[in-house]
Amino acid sequence: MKSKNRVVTLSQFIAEEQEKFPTASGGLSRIFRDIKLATKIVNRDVNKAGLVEILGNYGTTNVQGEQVKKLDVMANEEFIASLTAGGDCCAVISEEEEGIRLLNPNAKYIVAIDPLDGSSNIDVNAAIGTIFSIYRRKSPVGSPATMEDCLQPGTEQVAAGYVIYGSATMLVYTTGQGVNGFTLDIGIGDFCLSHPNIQIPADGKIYSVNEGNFAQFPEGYKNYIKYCKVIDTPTNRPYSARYIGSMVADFHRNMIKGGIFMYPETSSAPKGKLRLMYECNPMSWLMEQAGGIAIDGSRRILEIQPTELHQRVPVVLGSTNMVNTLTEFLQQPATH
Ligand code: P6P
Repeated sequence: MKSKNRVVTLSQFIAEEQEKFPTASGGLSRIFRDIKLATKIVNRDVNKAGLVEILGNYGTTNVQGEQVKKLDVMANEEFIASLTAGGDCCAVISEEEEGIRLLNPNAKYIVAIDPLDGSSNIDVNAAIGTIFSIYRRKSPVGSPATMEDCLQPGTEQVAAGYVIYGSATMLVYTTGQGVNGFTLDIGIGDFCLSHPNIQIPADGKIYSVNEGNFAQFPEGYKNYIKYCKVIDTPTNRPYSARYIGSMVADFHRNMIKGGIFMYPETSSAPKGKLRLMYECNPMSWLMEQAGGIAIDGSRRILEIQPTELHQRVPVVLGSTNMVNTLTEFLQQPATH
C-alpha cells in the first residue's frame, strides 16, 4: 500500500506509467532521463546567470534573426550532448539549430526543443523555460532521420512538456495520460511529483497578450480584448491582464489559475511569432490534455501539417469557456 505522502520522483512516475505498456522498450523513459539531466544542468546555469560572465548577447543571431543570449547556446548544447550520449534520439530540431541535428541513426525518437524560451528575460531575472516535444520516427531505424520524420503534425507526438525555471523549477509533461507536474528538489537532485493531474479551470479571469501589437490585430481579437476590459460583475469582468513575455511562464500560470494566452497574427507578422514544432505543438497537447483548447484562431493547432522546421503559427491556448468566447468574436463578420 503506497503511503499518501510518499515522495514520487519523475523517474519512478515514468517507470510506473511505462508498466501500463508492457511492449514499451524503455526508449522513451531514457529520453526523459536525458532531458532531465540537461534540465538540471541548465537550471544550475540559469540560477547563477547573474554571477558568471554569461549575460548579454552572444553577438550572433539565431535562425529567427533574434539576438542569441549565451545561455540559449549553452542550453541547446546541453540538451544535444545529453541526447547524443543517451543514444535513444535519432534527430533534434531546435530553435537554435537551422537544420535537423542528426544523432543516432539506429534510434527511433525525434526531439523538437526550444532549449531556453523567453531568453529576453534572462538579463532581468524573470522566469524562462524549456519546451520539448517527442515523436517516433516514421522511416526505418538504421538510416538517418528524414525531414518527413521531423515534420509530423502535433497529433503524432508521443510526449510533450516544459520546464519552468522560476521561483521553483518545475517539469510538466504529458504522454497522453493527462498532465503531471514535478518540482525539482535540489536536496535530492530529482524532480518530485507536486502537481498530479493538472486540469485548467473551464473559466478564468486572466488574459495574456502583448497589447503593444493591438493596432495590428485582426478585428475579432481587438473586440475580444475590449470585452475583457468591460466592467461586468456577473461575468467577473474586467479580467486581469497578465503577460510576462515568456511563453512557459504565462502558460503555466494560466494552466493553474485559468486564463487565455493569445499570440495572434499581425499585419507585420501574418503567421504570428511562435513556432509550431517546439512551442505551439507541445503546449497545445498539454493544454488539451489539461482540458483546455488550443487553436490558431480557427483550426486545432495539433492538426496543422508542418511544412518547415521553424514555421510560425498564430496561437490561442486556454480555458475552454474563454477560448469559445474569443471564437465567437473571431467568427463575427469584419466591419472594416
Ligand atoms: P513578444 C519569447 O521570445 C517568446 O518566444 C515567447 O516565450 C513569448 O511568449 C513571446 O516570444 C513574447 O513575444 O513579441 O510579446 O515579446
